[in-house]
Amino acid sequence: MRQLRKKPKILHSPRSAARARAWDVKGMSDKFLQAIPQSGNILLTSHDNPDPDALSSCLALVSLIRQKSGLNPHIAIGGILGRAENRALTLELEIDVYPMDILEHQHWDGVIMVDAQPGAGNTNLPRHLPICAVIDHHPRRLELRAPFIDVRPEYGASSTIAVEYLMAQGIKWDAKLATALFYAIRSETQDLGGSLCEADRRAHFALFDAVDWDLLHRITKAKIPGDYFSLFQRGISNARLYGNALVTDLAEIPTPDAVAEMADFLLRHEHVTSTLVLGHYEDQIVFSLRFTRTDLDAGVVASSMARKFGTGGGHDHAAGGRILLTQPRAARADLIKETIIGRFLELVGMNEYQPGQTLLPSGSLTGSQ
Ligand SMILES: [Mn+2]
Repeated sequence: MRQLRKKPKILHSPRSAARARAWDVKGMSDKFLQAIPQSGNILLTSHDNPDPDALSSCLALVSLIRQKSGLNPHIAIGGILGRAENRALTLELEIDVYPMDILEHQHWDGVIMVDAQPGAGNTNLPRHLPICAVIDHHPRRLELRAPFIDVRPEYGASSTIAVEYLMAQGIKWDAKLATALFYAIRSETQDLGGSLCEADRRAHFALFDAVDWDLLHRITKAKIPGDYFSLFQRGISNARLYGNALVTDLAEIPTPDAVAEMADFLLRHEHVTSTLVLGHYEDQIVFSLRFTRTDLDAGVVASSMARKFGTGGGHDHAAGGRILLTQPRAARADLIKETIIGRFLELVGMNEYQPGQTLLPSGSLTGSQ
């Protein structure tokens, strides 16, 4: 049995205080349009390994800028598109997403960051980019500076802010854009059941009549590759239960967002209120946290877990982090992983724990029980 020295700190959610705030949507969207250069090359970008909220909010703002300013902005995002649903979304909507490294030597007159903030751990922006606007729903970073900032942490999705801008500026969405935004809000708020506010519900219903349901079905029920199932098998067979906390290590993963998908899936366990899923992607350890408990903020926990090694952060219910395994750290990857897991268990209150129970009875995966 391992005894941790310190008592776990209680990390309260910064959102626990009600923060109902009425936003002047028309005023904000006017200021946003004014903050964008009126000519030249405009780039929209988001966090690495984009999710539907990142992609759809970029897409909505492209449409807004095109129609209001006559410019034709590009979207460039780092990392890769992992989840089958996200690939289906970009293919079905024919979204041109450029990889960041191709565009970093291009001249940009204005860069808009959506669903992320410059300097956050889930981004890797070249330094010289001229950021003109930041639109996001993650907690505002203290050091955030930009000519235009619209950060609303109480919102469930950045796509909701984008929908409000479109409505305030009288821009009509077509079926594809409506479907993308609808899917983004649903997936980001766990079908309107996770963290969200009234604005998310309003945006969701504003889009409803324009949704292409066949298209939505093709995205949400996208075919998945065969190795996805072995990943699930590994996630389940490596899973350990520590009270209400569940931890699993996926080892090598084909795409970094595999940890998020597994963390979502395992959180469905009837006795589990927090999940931690780790994996190795190229030269990084990545991890994902999911909470149904509301007394702790997953973003704060993720950032404490990654301290000194890498970066972590996110929302109150969902967060993640990554640690670059540069030399000499690469040789200590297992030790670092163990430390991260130890910190997690301490922070979620498992300050004294057994090695952890397996999720499945031994032998059940081979049918030999
Ligand atoms: Mn988001």
